Amino acid sequence: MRILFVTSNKGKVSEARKLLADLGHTVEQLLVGGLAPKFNEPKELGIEAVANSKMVQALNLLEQEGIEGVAVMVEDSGVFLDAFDEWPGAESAEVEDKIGLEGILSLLKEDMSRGAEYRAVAKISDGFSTWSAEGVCRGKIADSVRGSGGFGYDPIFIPDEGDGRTFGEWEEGKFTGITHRAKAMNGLAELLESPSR
Ligand code: ITT
Repeated sequence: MRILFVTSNKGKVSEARKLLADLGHTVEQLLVGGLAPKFNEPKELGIEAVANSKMVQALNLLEQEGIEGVAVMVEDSGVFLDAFDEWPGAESAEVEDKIGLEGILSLLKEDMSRGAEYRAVAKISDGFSTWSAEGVCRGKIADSVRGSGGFGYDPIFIPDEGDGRTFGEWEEGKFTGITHRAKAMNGLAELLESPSR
């Protein structure tokens, strides 16, 4: 299946591409006039609502642009720190821009939980039906920024299913099926293949 991925984040595109290529799908970033379209994201409502909103806007855009015969995929994700209530969640990118990874580390005092999880909601539509899947990757926040691989919070996120390194230290890339995005996209791929779809 040819999938247009609606995102401005190249890290997400390369992860989705590697993951879905193995399942026989091609993934391209949706670009209009060479640019990733900017959509309104109701971040205060959480990642599921943001993903729904991106899908509605993306389908409208494809119709306007006369793009047909492709599947469209959206994804919204974020990191959720156990020490705070559902935060930064859908606001992860903005919080990182504002205070940086060092700023996040300085918020976590010694007696606070370092548990955290990445969550992703991914949706795919063929223009008639939409399928949705979620993925969670549990881990903990490191004591310091380590490694420069990946993107976003990866240099401070140590996945529970890993070997103690932050995702930023995974030089070989973090595409082993343990990420929230991989789990959500594998979920989508299963739904697409299910005979009842
Ligand atoms: P699009 O909305 O255009 O897809 P974005 O980067 O703004 O791109 P989100 O709104 O979904 O994406 O924000 C996700 C943020 O959550 C991302 O920018 C990171 O700060 C964090 N995040 C999500 N998944 C991550 C991952 O796999 N590794 C590191 N940080 C991640």
